[in-house]
Amino acid sequence: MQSVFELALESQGSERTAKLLEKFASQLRATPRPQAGLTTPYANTIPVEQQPKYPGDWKTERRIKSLMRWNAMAMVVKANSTTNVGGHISTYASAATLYEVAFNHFFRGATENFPGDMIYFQGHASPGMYARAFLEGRLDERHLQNFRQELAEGGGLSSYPHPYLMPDFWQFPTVSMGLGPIMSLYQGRFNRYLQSRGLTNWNTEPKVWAFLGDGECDEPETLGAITLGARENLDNLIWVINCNLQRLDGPVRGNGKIIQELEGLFRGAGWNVIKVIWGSDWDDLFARDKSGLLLKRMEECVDGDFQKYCVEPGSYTRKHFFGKYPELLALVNHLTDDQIRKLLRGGHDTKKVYTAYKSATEHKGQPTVILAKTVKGYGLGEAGEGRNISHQQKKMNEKELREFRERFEIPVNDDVIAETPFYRPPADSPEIKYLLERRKALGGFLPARIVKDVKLDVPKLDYFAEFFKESRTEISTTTAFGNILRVLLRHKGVSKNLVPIIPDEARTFGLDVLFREIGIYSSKGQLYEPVDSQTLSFYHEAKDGQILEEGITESGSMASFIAAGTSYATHGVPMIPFYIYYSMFGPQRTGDLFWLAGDIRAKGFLLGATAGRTTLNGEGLQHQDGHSLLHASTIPTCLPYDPAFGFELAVIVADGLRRMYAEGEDIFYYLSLYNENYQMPPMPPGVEDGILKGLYKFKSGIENPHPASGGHPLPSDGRGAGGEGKKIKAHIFGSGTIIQSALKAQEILAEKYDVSADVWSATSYKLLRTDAIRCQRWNMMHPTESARKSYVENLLAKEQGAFIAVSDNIRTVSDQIAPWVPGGLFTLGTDGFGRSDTRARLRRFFEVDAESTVIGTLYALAEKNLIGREVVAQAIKDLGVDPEKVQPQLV
Ligand SMILES: Cc1ncc(C[n+]2csc(CCOP(=O)(O)OP(=O)(O)O)c2C)c(N)n1
Ligand SMILES: [Mg+2]
Repeated sequence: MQSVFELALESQGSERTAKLLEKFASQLRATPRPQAGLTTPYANTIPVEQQPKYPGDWKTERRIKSLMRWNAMAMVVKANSTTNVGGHISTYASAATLYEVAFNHFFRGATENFPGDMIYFQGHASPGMYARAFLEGRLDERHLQNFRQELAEGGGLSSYPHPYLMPDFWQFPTVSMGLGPIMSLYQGRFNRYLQSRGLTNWNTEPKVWAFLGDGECDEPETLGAITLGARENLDNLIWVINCNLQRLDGPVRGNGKIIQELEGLFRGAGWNVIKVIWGSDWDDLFARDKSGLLLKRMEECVDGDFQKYCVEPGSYTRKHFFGKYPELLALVNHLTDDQIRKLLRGGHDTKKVYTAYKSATEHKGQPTVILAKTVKGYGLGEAGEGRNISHQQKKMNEKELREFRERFEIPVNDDVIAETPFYRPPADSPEIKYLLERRKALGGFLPARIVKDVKLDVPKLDYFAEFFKESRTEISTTTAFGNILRVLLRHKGVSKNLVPIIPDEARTFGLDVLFREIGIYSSKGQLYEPVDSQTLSFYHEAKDGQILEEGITESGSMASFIAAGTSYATHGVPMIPFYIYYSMFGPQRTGDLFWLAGDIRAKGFLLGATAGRTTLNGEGLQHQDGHSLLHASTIPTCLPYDPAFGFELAVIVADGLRRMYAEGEDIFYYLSLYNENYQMPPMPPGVEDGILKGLYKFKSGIENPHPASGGHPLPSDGRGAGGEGKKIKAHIFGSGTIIQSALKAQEILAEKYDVSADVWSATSYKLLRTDAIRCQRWNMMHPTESARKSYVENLLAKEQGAFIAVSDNIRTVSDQIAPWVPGGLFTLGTDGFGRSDTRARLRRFFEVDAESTVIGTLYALAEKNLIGREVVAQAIKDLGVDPEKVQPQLV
């Protein structure tokens, strides 16, 4: 009997039927009913009739792939037979075809006018990439032998893609799952941005490929930003999701179908979805199944069933899968159980994968996701194919090794097989010749990180001279930064390389004036007249806009920061990202991306604005940040600074530009910016070095203006440096806005307590500490040589009295240098959760206001017996501080 569709087609023709269907669809959409899915049948998206001829010599490719499989497996098994360093076999085993088809036919290496396709390799598949590089002759046996043993003699291979550790090889770190996907999205968009701004000279656009796991799709970073791809028409982006239906512990969706779930999501987000579910062996079965029962049966099964079919013998699948319907049993009558067991999944079928890739690379207007169904641990047999333990499989016994060898025809003899020797055919073998010829035709080896030596003509320090003068009005360091940025935008050497990145906070930071000045990048330009077009800082979008206004996504903004900050390597075009955001939503929110920025050798400036637990008044517990500097301090390549004044900012930015973009250092900067206005003082002479190193004396102690009214009782035993005629000395280290508490305390201390306190600006405790540790370690290793002294030790060596630190951060930030401060460091800080209130009340609450700083200083002096304790008690009274007040930090 003919279906309604067939009847319509016959009587109306295809065009009218299509129109009719559209009409039905829109009527259906308007009818209240349960949500219909966005999925298509559980079958290959591209029908067999549209499959192109395979251009390669697939037999040779299969041989090559088998060698990769063997060597990748051998690398992990070998490493674990001698050491317990871990490694993964089954991820690559399931993805080998997905990679090999791309390596032989799609991935293009860098050439003169082409930066190379940008490929995010799935982290756990790294043994496969090493195995390929071994066959290509880029790595030797020693490297493979030392997989995961980087500290072994002669070096080794890093566990996963880490550009920090293998800077000539890996481009993109991917192993913290979810980060590869989101970075690839923003990389695709950043490539368009560079092109739009006329900063590329490629003759053809690079593709960005991301390979990811189906389990990885549960990470919010993986799927959370996919609409960007469709919105920006990123047809330069291809994701390949290896749907082996398993993650580490077990099935990804045992009771459902991960492929269908993902298809719905991606289609809903506007992506082109290509499903590669079944291999060529099934084509004949589908062609002969006129009843549609085969598809129906597939749709009935859940992923847990499919997993079971690949661990059980063919007889099981015959009985439980095909056996449900007599018609299906008949359909596979001609197949042996073994043939049924070997019916390939699409992701293991070279031709199906090629078909999908070709279609994806040619697709216009949308990004493509390929959902490729595979078997986890494919080829490992009982050792781990499709098992729940597959992911952790690292060892294989001799029997399993022999089976593997036989299955993939590896020429390794019985007498050595237990040692899992690596195998590379001779250079003139057909396999090696083919492999090299293919890579040559495609532009060279991959992965490869090639850094061209491109330096920028960065502004010298005197370019920033205007910031070394006193400010005309009271301004915040955030405003000072905005001014520095605008001055930089006028500098010929760097202006076009600047990339301001903002997650919807430009107005908060007073940077909205940049909208008009340099425009917000939009691939579509501006299709509407902005409501504020009459104003000075109207919302100006443009195709060549310079600002990346990301909207409310700190992860996306970090991904942009990373794409821009690595442009010197990926594009040979150094770009200077200035990512400014709400400090609290920086490393705390997206810390893993900050860490990754170090690994990937990103450069640029991160600006944690509205910083400070008490400076950001009103906002309360979730907004007031007093610990980002500590987070930032944990990243080895990050230089965290907590500047107090505009001139400090200018000195740091100027030096950062020099170090990163003229000297080529792979570092990045983290600067706290505050929103409290005060007069920016002129730069004292000769402080540049101290600013950069982390500490300098900003204002020497004030002499008591009224000597007669000063004075205080000395400790009863008369010890201490505060003898007659001598001033009591103290040193207050202040950072950021809270240096104002130190400066005010300095006055009170001189006026009321006869203490001459020097105020120092502590711009970076981390850098002071790193330097001190470096010296200390050297001394430990060279105990008989004359000891080295750190910067902070030298700086403070001759200073007398007590040392106090006060900042808008938790005490641990300043405590970092305590061991190297003569006589120790007493710290005040903002430990505890924030509160909504005024600055004054918050500072009293957290004990970082001027009065608390005075008390802290007197207490530190009393602890050293430089003054009597009753002076402190009196000050507490005089200054109106309640000694029984609540302590902010309770646990
Ligand atoms: C953020 C993060 N969480 C957890 C892990 C640990 N981990 C590594 S691989 C893996 C399972 C991966 O499953 P899937 O994404 O499906 O990849 P497959 O190996 O199956 O291809 C897990 C949990 C990680 N690397 N990163
Ligand atoms: Mg998986």
